Amino acid sequence: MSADAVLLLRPLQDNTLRPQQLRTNPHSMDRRTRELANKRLAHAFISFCPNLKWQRSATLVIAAVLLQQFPAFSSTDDFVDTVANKTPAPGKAPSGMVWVPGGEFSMGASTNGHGMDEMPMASNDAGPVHRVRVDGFWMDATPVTNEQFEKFVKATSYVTIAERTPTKEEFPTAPAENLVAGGIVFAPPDHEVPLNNHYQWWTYVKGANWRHPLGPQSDVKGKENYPVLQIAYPDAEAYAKWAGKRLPTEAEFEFAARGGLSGKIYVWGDEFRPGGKWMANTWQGKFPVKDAGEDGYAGIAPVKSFPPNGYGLYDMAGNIWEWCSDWYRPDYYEMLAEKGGVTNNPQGPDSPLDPAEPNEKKRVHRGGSFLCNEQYCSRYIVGTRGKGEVNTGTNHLGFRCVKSAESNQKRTAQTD
Ligand SMILES: [Ca+2]
Ligand SMILES: [Cu+2]
Repeated sequence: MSADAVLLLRPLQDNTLRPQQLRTNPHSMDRRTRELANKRLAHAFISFCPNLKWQRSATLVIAAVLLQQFPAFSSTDDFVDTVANKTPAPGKAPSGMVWVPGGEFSMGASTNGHGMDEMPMASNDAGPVHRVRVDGFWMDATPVTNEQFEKFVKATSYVTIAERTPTKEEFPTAPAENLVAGGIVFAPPDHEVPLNNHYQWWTYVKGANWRHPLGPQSDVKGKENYPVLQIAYPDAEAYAKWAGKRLPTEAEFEFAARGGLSGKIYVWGDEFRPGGKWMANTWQGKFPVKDAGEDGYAGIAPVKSFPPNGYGLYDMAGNIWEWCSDWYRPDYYEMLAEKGGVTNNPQGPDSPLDPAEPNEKKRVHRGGSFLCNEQYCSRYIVGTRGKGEVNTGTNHLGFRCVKSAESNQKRTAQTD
């Protein structure tokens, strides 16, 4: 069966960036250095202009030109401090969950994907940075593991989307022989390929599902504490409902991921490897050919393999992408920013729209995966976004749950 033909079955995940957003050597100039350089440039222009009537307008014109040439210039002050709620956790933490206090924070990534931007290769949909308030909530300390998911399946006999045979109604244009149950699997080419076509390293594999994340030859024996994979959105929702929980909103995920910090590049700070330490499971080596595993893991890692963030949450960046409950629209942050002020507990847009694939219903993914790397997609950067068609699972996509506190639910109802 050709990869092209089976791909008619379920659309690919779109955890990839447009080729025009690719940058080589994105960290050639350290962020702070660049900020300083840009500020100095601005001051130089202002002091260079003699004290004449046209000074102000000339400066504005020059600034506008600068903004076009050097977008970083515009994004240095987007982030305002996080103001976390002071109220303590409402009682004892449910098993495996930690308290995320909620509060007000600056959400998104200050980047626009062109030239000398602050966060190279972050996608354009993550701006503008805007102010959001979320109520406190409980969050699973780790992604849902194979062991946890198995308990759910045993208790409910739930059959995941990847295990169900796709129907002619769902995929009217697919040849009948292609209507086989399966999932999308990362299948690296054995040679270097241009990074402009993700079909070169993703393939639809018959029989791939959560018990066999890479296909029938693979299994999860001995991998009880690995994140469950090949999970479609309805699967994640069904698990959450069974567990008496729900999926996080995108705002909750980002607030939690920032761990109390404000406007940092990564969930742990501004340095990718503080003191040489690996902080997340990402990709090293030539993408997509060879995962060098310098961080200790070629491929997926067990949960809790890397340090937790400030709230005690593991894997909030790297390892696997995680489902959020928001519909995906690239312009949602613009819509919120235009309204102005602080958005309370945003739930995402009313309907999905990905202009690149307008017929697909996509929800937000967050966190980035073990495949993320600075050559192609550095979306372990906190504030950046992913997206995926709701019925599509892959071997780098899972989820975790959250739970509202009773008192918080009441408070939400009272706010505007
Ligand atoms: Ca790795
Ligand atoms: Cu990525």
